[in-house]
Amino acid sequence: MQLSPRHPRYASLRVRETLARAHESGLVVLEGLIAHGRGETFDYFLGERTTPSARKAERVAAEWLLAAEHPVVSVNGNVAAIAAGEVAELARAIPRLAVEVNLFHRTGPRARLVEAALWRAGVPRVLGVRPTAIIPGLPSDRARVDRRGIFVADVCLVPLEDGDRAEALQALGKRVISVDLNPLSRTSQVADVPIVDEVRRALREIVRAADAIKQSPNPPRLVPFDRYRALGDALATIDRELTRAAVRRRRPPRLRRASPRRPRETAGRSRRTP
Ligand code: PTJ
Repeated sequence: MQLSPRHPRYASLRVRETLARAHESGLVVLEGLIAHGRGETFDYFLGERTTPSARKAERVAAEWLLAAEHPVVSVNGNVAAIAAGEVAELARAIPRLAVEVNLFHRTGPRARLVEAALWRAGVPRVLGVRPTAIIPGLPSDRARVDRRGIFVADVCLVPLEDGDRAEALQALGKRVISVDLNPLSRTSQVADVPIVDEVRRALREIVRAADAIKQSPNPPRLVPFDRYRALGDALATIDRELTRAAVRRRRPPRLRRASPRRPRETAGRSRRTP
């Protein structure tokens, strides 16, 4: 399809096109397209921008990843399709970060497609293509991990994750940072640091924050984070955005003054357009 850069939704259409192509190649599953649609809806509700509260969570995420002994980012089909470049930048900014393929709908060829997308983007070492360990108590293929990556990680960054695995990781004593546009998803609800933001914006902001923290004289720490407040902020933003949109719609349209004014034929008729 030919997309015009002048289209008002050009950026969003390009991402959809990228995902559709990635689905054709086998990188993204059909369920990934559904997940993207859900994410887009929440992004609309959040105003399609990083909120101040999400930025705060992203700064804390940067600090946690820098402070961790074994930080890891988990990469699935959707993330590889739309944010491989951002993952590569993150691996540059967080020197100890392991990058691991982890798929809900796992097949060998899909794991290799994710690996290839990350290599192309500049990630030098990709774990998880041939899993070597199992996370106990998790029925899905997400349990299959790398002994050198998620298995030993102390801080896990899990964009577009499912709630079951976030909980299973926490049960092993790991700290979980999620990226999910839906503040009501189970993943957002259980994560230690729920980042309610679009994955590419979130990763870019974490990179910016990590670069700034590395310049500062204070060493990074596992600073406390109020996740309930972060989730409440996201819901309040959605509430505000929807209320504002509803008020805009209720306001009567501005009437252009016709000159000369003619007397109205029907007295008391509403000015509102049908
Ligand atoms: O590649 P696989 O096999 O590992 O499968 C990946 C998907 C995404 C299909 C799988 O993880 C899945 O089914 O995820 P869910 O349970 O649908 O959750 C995805 C969450 O990500 C939803 O809550 C969406 O709102 C959110 N989301 C979708 N796109 C984005 C997003 N959040 C941030 N940025 C996005 N671009």
